[in-house]
Amino acid sequence: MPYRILDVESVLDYVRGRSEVDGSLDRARELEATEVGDGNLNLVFKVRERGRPERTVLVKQALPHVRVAEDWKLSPIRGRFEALSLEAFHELAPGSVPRPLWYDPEQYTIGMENLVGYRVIRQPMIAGREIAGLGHFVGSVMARVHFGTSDFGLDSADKKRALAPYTENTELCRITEDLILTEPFHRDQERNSWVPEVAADVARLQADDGLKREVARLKLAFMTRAEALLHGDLHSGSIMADADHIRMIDSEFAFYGPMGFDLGLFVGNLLINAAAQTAHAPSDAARHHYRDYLRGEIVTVWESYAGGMRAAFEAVSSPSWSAAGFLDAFLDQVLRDTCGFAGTEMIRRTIGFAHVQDVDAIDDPGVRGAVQRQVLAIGRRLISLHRHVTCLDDILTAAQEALEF
Ligand code: SR1
Ligand code: MG
Repeated sequence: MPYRILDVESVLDYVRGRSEVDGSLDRARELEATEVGDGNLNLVFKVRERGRPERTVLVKQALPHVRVAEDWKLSPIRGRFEALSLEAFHELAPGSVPRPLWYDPEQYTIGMENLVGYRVIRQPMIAGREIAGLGHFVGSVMARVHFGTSDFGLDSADKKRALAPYTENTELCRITEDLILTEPFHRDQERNSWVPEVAADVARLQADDGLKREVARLKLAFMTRAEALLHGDLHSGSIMADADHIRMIDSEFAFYGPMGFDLGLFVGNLLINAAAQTAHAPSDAARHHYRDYLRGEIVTVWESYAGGMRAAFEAVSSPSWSAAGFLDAFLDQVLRDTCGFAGTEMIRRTIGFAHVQDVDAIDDPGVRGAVQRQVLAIGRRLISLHRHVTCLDDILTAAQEALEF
């Protein structure tokens, strides 16, 4: 059947035609659907049996354009990379993602488990809710996925074969290269936007040639260092949690790149949240408490990641990878990348395309401007520093210089 964009009616017939849903819901019963997509790219339908909301599946369809900008054309083939990476995460870190059910290359849909009772964590975190186990979850899952898809965990030929399909994810890689690693650092880019309160800071940032050189290094690393399968968009809008569990979602930006990119995006978003607590926390004590929590999660994500990599390396037999000091040096490189990419993410979410609610939802323009200036300052510092960090404390100290953190 030719590709057609689904809606809350047509998705019901579509699901009735998919045997993969058996076990999740009964296709013979009355079904209902809601569209719940709140990201920038895709349609997302929850389909359930009427009156039995726990009998449900989730259908995600890639559109031929950016969902939030219809004149920005984009091939729906990106659904394939999300489907492939969903399978990879499911296999390497079971329980870390919704259970995949199907990929349909004609309708560019992915069917998957609907995470009943889960919420995207960005809004709860803006409201100061602690997500128990967040740092450990992200660090340990990414260590498994990165190790298991890298030259450390795979035979040389298998790694090259595993990487090959993702080289086609060109459009979404270019979005990252443009939106995160180019446009915010240069003048006259039409997709950038900022409020007048930070105009002077932006002018200084975009005139900083040293900063631009560091960003160019990070961009080249992103484009050329195919170390492992990345989630590719690991911000707090790509993580869901219920009271007891956490899952990653939305890996359509998946491709092979530098491992520190995923950790950097995650850390950058926690630091944006920490800055925004100036506005959101109900009291000084609550703000201090939540920033302590965030700092702890940054420590834990790194410790869990490094610990996971070290544990996985115990099974490595290659004389190259088990050379004395090699893993330590490699993890140092991942930490440096984490620092640099965290900085670029902080800056792009403030003055590039696709801002975040943590900051944009601050009503008072004076407070919002002050928070944005802090985010920009930390971002610049992390980028400038990234090739020189030797331990996580270097990153935390840089953030602390701008925040009471
Ligand atoms: C046009 S896509 C804009 C942003 O949304 C996604 O979540 C990625 O972060 C991307 O950079
Ligand atoms: Mg997304």
